[in-house]
Amino acid sequence: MVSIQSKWRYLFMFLGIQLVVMALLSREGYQKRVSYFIRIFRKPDTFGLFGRNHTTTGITGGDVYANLSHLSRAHSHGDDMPLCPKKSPYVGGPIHVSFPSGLTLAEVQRKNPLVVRGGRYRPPDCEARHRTAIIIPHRLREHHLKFLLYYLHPFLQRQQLHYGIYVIHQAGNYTFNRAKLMNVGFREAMKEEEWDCLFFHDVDLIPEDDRNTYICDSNPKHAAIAMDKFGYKLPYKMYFGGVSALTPLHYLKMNGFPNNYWGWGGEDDDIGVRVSLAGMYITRPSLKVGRYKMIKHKLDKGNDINPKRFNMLAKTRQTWKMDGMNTAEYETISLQYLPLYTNITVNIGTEDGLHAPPRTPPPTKAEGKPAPVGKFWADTNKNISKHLPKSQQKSQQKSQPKSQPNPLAKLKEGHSEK
Ligand code: UD2
Ligand code: MN
Repeated sequence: MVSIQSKWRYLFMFLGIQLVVMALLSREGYQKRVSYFIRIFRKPDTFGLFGRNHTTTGITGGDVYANLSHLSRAHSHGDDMPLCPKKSPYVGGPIHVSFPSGLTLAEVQRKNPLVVRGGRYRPPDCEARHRTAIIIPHRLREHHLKFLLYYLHPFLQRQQLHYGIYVIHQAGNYTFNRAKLMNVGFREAMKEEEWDCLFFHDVDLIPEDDRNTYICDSNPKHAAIAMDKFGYKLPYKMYFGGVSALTPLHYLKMNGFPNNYWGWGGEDDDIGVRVSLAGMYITRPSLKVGRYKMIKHKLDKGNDINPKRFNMLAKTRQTWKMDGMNTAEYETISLQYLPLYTNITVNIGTEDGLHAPPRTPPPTKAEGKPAPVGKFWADTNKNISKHLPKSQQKSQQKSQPKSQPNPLAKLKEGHSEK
């Protein structure tokens, strides 16, 4: 028989253990607690194709590298390769995202053996259906870039894309200009390959679901619809910040992005307005799929809030055709094909222009003339023109009146120069 004393001892022990367990679980938050209990009663093999065995804010997420290793054993490119399937067999849904300390670029490289110089990749076992360039505006965020590369490379490989990653690095200490860097990225990327979609991507946003396909829609796509920083909801209807995707023609139709938003804020809304001014609309993935985690950070030095942003935004309707891709002036300082990405360091100047006011007498009329827009476009055009419908490709040969405000007209001028 158990004595009354030992009964009490067992009861206290039981209550004590319960208290400890409850204290531990409450630290993880309610949703995690629920999924913790669900997992206890689930068999391990019910976590899906990729061994999804982590949780992020209540959603079970898998290892972004799971099941990719056998790709390295696949036979290499040949002429007889089949087209990749419409739906990639590697896509599995939620991805677990965390930021472990001690991650190095060497480790990211080791985990991505099929990524080649400049951060390019093509599926080894099939011909990709889509060619996507990722454009990342950057200055002094190497720590974030490392995590983005760690997640983005396998994420894009899961989707069987032919892709390339471009980091556009603003040189110098002058105020940061995110949108102008995107214009640089567009032009430089299109010079190199015939990309059919460009993803404009903040360095600190990590996608949390591989069903968020990095391909373009028939209209400009806002991919970062649900971010942890906004409680996984869209903050407002016209929001276009974080990650967006445009085809070269979408980009040209809206004259690219503005060049004159220096500092934090406003440029994303300007871009959103341009979409509708150019007669297009914003598409989005579902809230379930377009999920992102933002690496926490403070406002950077050299990226103070732009006090002029609201005044500028009020004038987008008047300015969008005069300021954008057709007027983006910059100097490329270096172009490096690094193992995991292409790094392009650029001087994008200051609010006063690309060069400081000359100390010597001003140049003569002929010297001071800006480069003709046609010349500016010429090297980019060979890849963009292929995207135009056949009828327009032909009409590119014909000369266009100089006053034509449509950005496609600039394209045509450039082409006719060659
Ligand atoms: C929001 C938007 C962002 C942009 C910005 C306003 C989100 C998730 N993103 O970002 O798309 O509209 O507001 O300008 O809501 N960067 C550097 N170095 C710097 C400063 C900025 O690399 O010194 C780059 C980097 O890619 C960064 C991006 O610019 O992710 C946006 O800047 P942010 O992260 O400081 O601004 P944030 O998070 O408020
Ligand atoms: Mn950010």
